[in-house]
Amino acid sequence: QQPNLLSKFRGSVLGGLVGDCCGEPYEGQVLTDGDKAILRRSLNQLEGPYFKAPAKKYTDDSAMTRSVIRCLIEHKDINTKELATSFVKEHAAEPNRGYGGAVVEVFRKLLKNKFTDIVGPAQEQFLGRGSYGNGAAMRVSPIGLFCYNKPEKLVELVKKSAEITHSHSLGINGAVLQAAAVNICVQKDPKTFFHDEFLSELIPKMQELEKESEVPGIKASGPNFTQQLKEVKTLLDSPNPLSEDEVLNALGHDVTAIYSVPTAIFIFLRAQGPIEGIQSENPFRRTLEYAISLGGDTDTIASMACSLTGALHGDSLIPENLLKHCEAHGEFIELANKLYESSI
Ligand code: F2R
Ligand code: MG
Ligand code: MG
Ligand code: MG
Repeated sequence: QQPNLLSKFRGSVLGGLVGDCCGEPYEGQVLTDGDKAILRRSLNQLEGPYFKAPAKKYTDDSAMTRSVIRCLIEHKDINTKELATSFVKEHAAEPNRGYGGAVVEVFRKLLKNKFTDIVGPAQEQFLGRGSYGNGAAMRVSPIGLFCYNKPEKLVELVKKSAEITHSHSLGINGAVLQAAAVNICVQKDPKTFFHDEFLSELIPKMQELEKESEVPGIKASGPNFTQQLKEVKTLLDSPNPLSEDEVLNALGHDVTAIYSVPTAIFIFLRAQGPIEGIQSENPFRRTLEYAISLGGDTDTIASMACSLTGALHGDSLIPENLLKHCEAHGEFIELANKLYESSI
């Protein structure tokens, strides 16, 4: 039976939370085989019979995602002033959630200008180049859900949500990519899901978007998302077993959008089938364990990848006891339900 739409909304929102909470302890690390064995044991324990333990903490990823969901529920739109205010309030209340190194400067300036200029502070980042971090992408999955019936609204809403903190085209387009990927997952039946079909919908969308953000007369240098998605396809179609180095050399795993959003999409797609070394029949568990085991920006990459698997399969694949170990899971269930009721 196809998961229903509410289950897909919950799967994506809760998948994002679980990825963030379980990935957080490993952020910035390279995992050895020993670390991976510890990770597996720890996930098995969290999935197994419930035991009382301190909650696994969420980070900036979920704090900012919650602001986006609340904004969509309240305004049925991205109200940039309200969203900027919510980001700043969240950060002021809990500054130690692991925010990006530079984004806190945006919050400081927004507070100083009393929210009279919402996009100016982001445009001043990095000597006027803007941030190409993955912070706009890590919080954007709910927009992919919200627009399930109106995909033509997606780019506009994502751009409004991104530009509060990220003005670099890679930071913004990375957010569009993550939201568009979620949006496709919501439409798909997991039983007839093929990575080829998924990528052949996603790649032309990114091609069109990246053409629009090109500066006329200047040939863009450096990587773009269209190229990275083609790398994803090449890796998935490879007839040989894939080594971790091959994956990381091609796609990366750092805090920039270009070297993390395509990685999350690759992990999601690869985890739809068996992965060597990961002994689980459950695609959600495979997504989570594989994302963290690749190291680097583990909270963010696991959050984005699990939010895709959740949007495809619904919440029934998320182990109940694992979810119970994540901070604020009850609040996120409520938010997913309300987002479903308010979506367009
Ligand atoms: N920041 C982290 N993790 C590192 C430390 C956390 C640790 N637990 C601790 O607190 O000790 N994680 C979070 O940040 C990422 C999202 O970042 P966001 O919101 O995009 O922030 P920012 O500051 O704009 O960008 C992040 C870094 O990217 C580099 N960068 C971005 N644009 C650049 C540019 N134009 N030129 C040069 N460098 C650029 C900078 O190093 C930024 O600091 C997520 O991982 C989230 O979990
Ligand atoms: Mg984080
Ligand atoms: Mg950010
Ligand atoms: Mg992170």
